[in-house]
Amino acid sequence: AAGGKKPLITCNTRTIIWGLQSRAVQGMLDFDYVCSRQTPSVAAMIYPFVGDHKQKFYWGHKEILIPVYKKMEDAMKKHPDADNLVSFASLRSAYESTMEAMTFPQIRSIAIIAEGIPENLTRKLIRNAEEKKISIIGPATVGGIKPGCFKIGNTGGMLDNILSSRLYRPGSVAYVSRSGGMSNELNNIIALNTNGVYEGIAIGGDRYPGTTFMDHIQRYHDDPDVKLIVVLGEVGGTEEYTIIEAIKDGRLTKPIVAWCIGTCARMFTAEVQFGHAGSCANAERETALAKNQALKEAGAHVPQTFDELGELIKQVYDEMVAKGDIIPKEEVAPPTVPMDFNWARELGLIRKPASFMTSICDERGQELLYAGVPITEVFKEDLGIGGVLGLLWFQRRLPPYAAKFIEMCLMVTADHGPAVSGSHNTIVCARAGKDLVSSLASGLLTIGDRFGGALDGAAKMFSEAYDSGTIPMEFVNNMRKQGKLILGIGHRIKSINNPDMRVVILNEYAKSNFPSTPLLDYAYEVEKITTSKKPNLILNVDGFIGVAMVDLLRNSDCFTREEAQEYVEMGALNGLFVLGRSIGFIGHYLDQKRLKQGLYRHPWDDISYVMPEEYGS
Ligand code: Q5B
Repeated sequence: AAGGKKPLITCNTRTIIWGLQSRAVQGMLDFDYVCSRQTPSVAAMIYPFVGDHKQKFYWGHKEILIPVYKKMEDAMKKHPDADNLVSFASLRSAYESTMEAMTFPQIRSIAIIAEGIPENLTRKLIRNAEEKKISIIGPATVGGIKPGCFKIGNTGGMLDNILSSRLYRPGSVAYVSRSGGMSNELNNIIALNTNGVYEGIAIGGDRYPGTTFMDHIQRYHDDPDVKLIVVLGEVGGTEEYTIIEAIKDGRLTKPIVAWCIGTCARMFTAEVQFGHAGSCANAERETALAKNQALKEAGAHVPQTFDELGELIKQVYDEMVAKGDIIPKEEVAPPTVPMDFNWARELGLIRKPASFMTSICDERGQELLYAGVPITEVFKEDLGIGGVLGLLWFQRRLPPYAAKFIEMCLMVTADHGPAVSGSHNTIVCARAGKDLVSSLASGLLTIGDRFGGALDGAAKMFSEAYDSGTIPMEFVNNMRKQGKLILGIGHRIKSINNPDMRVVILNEYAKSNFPSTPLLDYAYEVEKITTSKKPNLILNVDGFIGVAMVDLLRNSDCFTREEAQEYVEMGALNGLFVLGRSIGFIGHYLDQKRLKQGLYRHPWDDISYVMPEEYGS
């Protein structure tokens, strides 16, 4: 296995990635770039859950596209130069997808990252791989790395780690370990104490690894560029004894520094299952202590403790340099890979003015926040629609009476029949076959000074008059002199004799719950004057809500006077009608669809056709 004596991975190895692992792929491409590879090591990706498409990645400063295929067959056919597969398939799909990959003769090696594949399936995979002379790295591994050439998936960590461990160019030390995490530790130890890593493979922590320690050590032994071999074994299994035998019978002659982790197991009274599935000693010879002792007796360099591993590697390496067995090469600086923007920001290296600002809602954390209040609290405290509106529109918790008043406004404005401008538009639009959003928007677009959008205007007019000490009669006269309609006054069908119960309900509530209602009282004085002229010139629903909301904003102790004014200037109050009436417009849209109403055409007899005189008959 392990590709026989041929190198498992080379500087020309191209891979196909199973799974949409964009971060891992970008990491591999950054590694390629820093190694000065001419072609990206990732040829394609396979993802059976979406159709064929391309994904964008960085190649140094440039952007490149990597194809993603739905079918493995297509990926293999289009990329015959890819001889490796890195499988990020889950433990459920890894078996099938690996079996499928092994049907393609171009594949020579497969890295399986998934943990937890059932052992019987792993054994079938291994048997199949052996028959087809395919090397499997894993399962349950981060993979491996060949500095200057190729890195499997996330091996070696992020770019700063690759650079600090000088993995962008080969050294003379090759290692094999079980653990992916510990292989990163080895990258660091070897970089600190020698001229660096030549190749490193983590065979994975399962009881049945696809390739064994010895498979890789044999390759390293056969490769003249590998001068020193490091083995990081662990408690459990008997893998290390094959190395011991090979040292003893002279098959392995290169210096080997070895350590088996898990020596602390002796401190426990019973056998301990460590993190990996295979890391449990079932017999005395499977303990880390016994293996370390046997390795030492066979002639491997074995430190006293793991802490001394680096020193021992350095000692052996220095001796080899002194003897001329290793000739360190001059260091050449790697090309600079631009740092990923998000990573640079996470490290606090850069700052950028945001294009967007928001102060009402934050969805980034574990829990959605409305103006800083977690959504669970919104429900725990039963804040209701009024409370949520208070948070999202006014950035604060409103007192319960205010939240209730807002909810009442939404309820009374929810609809006023099919005849009003907005509903009419919604209905005509729905009957023209348009969708919900278009029909709703069509209705909403009618809201303005005349229909449903007089709340802020009324709030402004009445409060300016009141604040300037203008008496109601003077206010009405001034408006008439200026030829202006008083916003919030007048209704097409409601009048002093046919009162608008919506206004009556809201007024009763405001009078009994608001701290004070000076502007409302003023508006009713104005109404007395206008209705004395014409009975329909009542304080209408827009006017009432506009004026009452000013009283609420000004007297609830929740807003400063300036804030209260600002919300009126911004047009916040019209929002109440817009929001409330959206309920009704949606209702009308659904109603028309339900009633299967056809295209509306206005009857001719309801249109007065008045042509310009010179064209008349
Ligand atoms: N006059 C609402 O007009 C209406 C006067 C006025 C002084 C006034 C009109 C108006 C201001 C805007 C306003 C919101 C167009 C209304 C709403 C939601 C709704 C709708 C629904 C729903 C009604 C007759 C005489 C004239 C006018 C004088 C009229 N309004 N004087 N200030 N505000 N109001 N909009 O009945 O001497 O004869 O020439 O624009 O607040 O939209 O249900 O329908 O829930 O859907 O057609 O409730 O008042 O009266 O225009 O024929 O005028 O009254 O100057 O005097 P009308 P007009 P003169 S609530």
